[in-house]
Amino acid sequence: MRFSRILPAIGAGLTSITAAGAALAEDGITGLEAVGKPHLEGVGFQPASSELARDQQWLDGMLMYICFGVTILVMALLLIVILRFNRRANPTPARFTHNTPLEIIWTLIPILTLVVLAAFALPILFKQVETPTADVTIKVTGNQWYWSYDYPDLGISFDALRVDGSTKVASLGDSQPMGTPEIHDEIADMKLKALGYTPDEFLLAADNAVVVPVNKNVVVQVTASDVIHGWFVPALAVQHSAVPGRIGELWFNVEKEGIYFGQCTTLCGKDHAYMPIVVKAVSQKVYDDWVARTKQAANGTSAPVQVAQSN
Ligand SMILES: [Cu+2]
Repeated sequence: MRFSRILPAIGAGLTSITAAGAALAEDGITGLEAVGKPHLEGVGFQPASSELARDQQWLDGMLMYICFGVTILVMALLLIVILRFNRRANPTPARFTHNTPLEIIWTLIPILTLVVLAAFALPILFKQVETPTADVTIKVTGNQWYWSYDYPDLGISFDALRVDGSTKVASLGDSQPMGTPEIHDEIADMKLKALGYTPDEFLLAADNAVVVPVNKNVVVQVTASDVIHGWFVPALAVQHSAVPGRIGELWFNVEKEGIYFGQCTTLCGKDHAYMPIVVKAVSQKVYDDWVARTKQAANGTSAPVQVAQSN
């Protein structure tokens, strides 16, 4: 799909601030810690930053103990059979075929295990799929290969594209050098920096972030315009397939201010790896400011950044 779109140039006030030399994200929100982010050689989950994420990570840990127990039990039984009932240790095998108490035990134990698992897993699953009343509603549309966001109640809508050397960054002006997409070079680093990201956030950073207030129920409706995509933010433990013609729903309530990165999780074509998701969780005041600013930025575009991109 060909995509070409010009967003309005950055506001005069913002320009004067950036001209003074400060690295300023286009949405004007800075100083946020990158909380939900993969780390080099990292193991395990990203920090759980919502109730759902904490529940899921706790469940995962609990299940690991049960898996460990089952594995040990099965290995021990196998070992006993191998050692005690091989041909040398047990030359004349018994000929019986049934043992009622044993059969009852090996039917009941797995059933009880499953009941215990369900007792813990189902409430967490239900909490996840029962959407609470929304404080903020956001519609996400997956496109080849970028995300579009709408805040239907606020009349805000914008696209979010990956940040690389080919990204137009309004605060860098029209004369900015243009690098090659997908290649991590100095031009890409310069543009990441201009948008408030670090070099290691290449391919995680998007030019526009989803801005949400902390401690509020955010309901996200997920759909797609062309092929199936997947909207996934690991630290918030939310993922939903974005299917053309259908609306999926997920919700989260971020507990900590910060930046949460995510990526498309359904193979959607050649640039599947290049459609990052950035959620910025901020205080209610910063959120209200952002909403006011973004509404003012005209044409319902978010960060008043200029984008000219063709794929
Ligand atoms: Cu995708």
